[in-house]
Amino acid sequence: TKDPNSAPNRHTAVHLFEWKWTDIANECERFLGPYGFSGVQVSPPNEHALIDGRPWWQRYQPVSYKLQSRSGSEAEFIDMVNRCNNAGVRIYVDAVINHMAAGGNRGSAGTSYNPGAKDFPGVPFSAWDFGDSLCKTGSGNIENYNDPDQVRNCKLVGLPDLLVSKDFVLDKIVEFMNRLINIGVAGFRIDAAKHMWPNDLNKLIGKLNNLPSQTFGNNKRPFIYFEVIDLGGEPIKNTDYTWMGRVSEFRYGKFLSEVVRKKFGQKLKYLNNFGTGWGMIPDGDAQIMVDNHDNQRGHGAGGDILTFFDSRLYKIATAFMLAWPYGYPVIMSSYNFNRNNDAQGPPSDGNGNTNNVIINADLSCGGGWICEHRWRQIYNMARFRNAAGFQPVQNWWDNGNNQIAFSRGNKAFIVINNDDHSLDQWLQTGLPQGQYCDIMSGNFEQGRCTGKVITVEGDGRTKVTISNSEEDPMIAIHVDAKL
Ligand code: ARE
Ligand code: CA
Repeated sequence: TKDPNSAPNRHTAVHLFEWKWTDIANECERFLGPYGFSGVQVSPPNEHALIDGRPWWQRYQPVSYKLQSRSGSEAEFIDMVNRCNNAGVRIYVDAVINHMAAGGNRGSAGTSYNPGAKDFPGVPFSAWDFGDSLCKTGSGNIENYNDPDQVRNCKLVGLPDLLVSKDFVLDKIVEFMNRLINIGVAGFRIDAAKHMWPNDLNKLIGKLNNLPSQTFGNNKRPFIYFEVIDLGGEPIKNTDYTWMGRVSEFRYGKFLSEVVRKKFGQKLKYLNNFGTGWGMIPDGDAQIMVDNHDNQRGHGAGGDILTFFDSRLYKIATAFMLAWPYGYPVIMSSYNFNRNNDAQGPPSDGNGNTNNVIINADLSCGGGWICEHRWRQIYNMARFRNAAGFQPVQNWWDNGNNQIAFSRGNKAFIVINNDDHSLDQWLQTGLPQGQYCDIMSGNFEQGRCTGKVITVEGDGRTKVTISNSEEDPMIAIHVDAKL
């Protein structure tokens, strides 16, 4: 389904990239649940290759479907899913099902395998389960993205390509995904979906179980979002997949980053029809993000994508994304890395054991964990999105350039100044008269505001002043943070 299966009034998920299950379970209880987040995309939970240097991308090289990975054991995974569901937070699994490992010979669950001979006894898959004979390129790799046959049937960067059309292969994948569903997982990111035939994926989805009714209610289907990078210019389109689930709309983060960076003459005022007005897929078909684990380090779509390295602009882009009613947002939660080493794995003890996430008194993270989702300007916008609910955009205002404002019905209102001069303006907020806490500059805690207080007059207007030199040149208010 395209429905994220969220608990009521939760609209923002977070990708806890490379986090351990024990940490995610704690995070659901101590932060994500209370702060109104809807779900967590977790790193691939199944057995993966162990590659020298322990790069993050070893987890995209499956060895078997045993639930033992760098993030933890099967027991820890089950405990995490239960505790997160109890906290009202859903778990979405990154499902790597297009291929198996190209490197290594012993997996994270201790299974021996031989990638050259395509022997993966932990499943078991053997040479017969891979599609080499279907691939017509000289190298056996995908050489040309303009040829859909090779994109589907050849090896993606040398990774042995599974014959998903074969019953035995499909059934092993279905068995794996149904085990996760029975544990209580609410959905899947389908990794490398561009490299699998839509009809095979449709068959697979048809064989998935309903979600456990005691947690989700009767007849609920798993949420599916496909990773299909479509920036235009290739014959394979994201719309080849939207009939079966959502698709990650990679143009969203690319275009939004370009606008906030003011590249190619872009301006914030052009965002007034962001979404289908910009040629993107329909709202309900899209899963969106500013950046993801690939393009934040130059893999995948790449480009001018904003990341935590450009924190000021990143917060502006994220604030717009969470204020704007389009798509299902997944916030990237990163660990720090050396930009000259795009393979660098998560903070670890040097023996491949991932460190615990450190939580500081001010809610931020330490120990190399960036935790964008714990930045005040970001977690408060997740609450803004919940307060805005399904209200439409109203009261759009712009200065013809990079100063914009809009409300979400009569529930929430945001102003952004990305110009090189200050904003000084009476604006219509759409909100009821009263005093509101600006959730960019502070928090609304126990009925008090630690940031700026914004007064909305009886006619719904307020006087807004935002200097362009502010760290966060934005004001955001909503009815759940009214004084
Ligand atoms: C690693 C090494 C390779 C080596 C390979 C096999 O880096 O040098 O050949 O292992 O030994 C991730 C990493 C890869 C890594 C892989 C396996 O990014 O570097 O390879 O794990 O360990 C295409 C796909 C898209 C894919 C991106 C990265 O269409 O599906 O490439 N994204 C997903 C994940 C990745 C993951 C994989 C898939 C594989 O999000 O994290 O790879 O499971 C245009 C096209 C895009 C294309 C893009 C880049 O934009 O339109 O379709 O994306 O170029 O080629
Ligand atoms: Ca394939």
